[in-house]
Amino acid sequence: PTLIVATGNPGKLAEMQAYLDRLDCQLALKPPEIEVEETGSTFHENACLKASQVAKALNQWAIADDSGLAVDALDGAPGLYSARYGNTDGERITKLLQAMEGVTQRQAQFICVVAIAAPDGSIQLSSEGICPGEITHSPRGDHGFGYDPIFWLPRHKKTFAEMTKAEKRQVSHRGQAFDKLIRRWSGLEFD
Ligand code: ITT
Repeated sequence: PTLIVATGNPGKLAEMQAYLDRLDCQLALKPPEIEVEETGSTFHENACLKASQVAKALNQWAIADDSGLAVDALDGAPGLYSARYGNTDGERITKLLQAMEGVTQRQAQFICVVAIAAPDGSIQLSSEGICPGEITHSPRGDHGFGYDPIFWLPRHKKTFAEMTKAEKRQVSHRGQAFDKLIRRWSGLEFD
């Protein structure tokens, strides 16, 4: 069986492919011309929208991830709008650090919801992962993508961007969501 990995974000795609590599199925990429408008009002709704629409368009199984960074002092922003907060990772980071200038309360959390849809678009499985941390005062490290250089894990004394892929997988929102999903996957009819 083939599973379409429904994302247009290369950083996310690399993590998704690594996390799915032990599944007994072939992974394929979403063609870039299939674009899904994220009109949902929750991570769960958007993950389901993306998985469902891509699955239906290609008549194949599809998996999608909707994720974001919610900052306490900003009432949960950028949250659902994390991708739309800027045009590049650099812009997003600069804007968030500016919004946090002079703010001492720097708690935040990364959230990820992953959903799998059958070829008819029906959602078969979904799961969520949450990773608490803090926003740094300046970027550190050059691994990963997105907001990784400014997301600090106090217990590890590192940002996500200073972690290896394996370390990030162990603690991250996406690692947790995918681990849960794959554990539940075994009971699923898939052909
Ligand atoms: P797709 O919808 O095509 O998958 P996207 O980038 O638009 O790609 P989202 O709508 O889920 O995906 O937006 C999530 C944004 O949150 C993403 O663009 C990053 O900026 C940020 N993000 C999510 N997970 C992250 C992670 O592990 N590390 C750093 N930033 C992350």
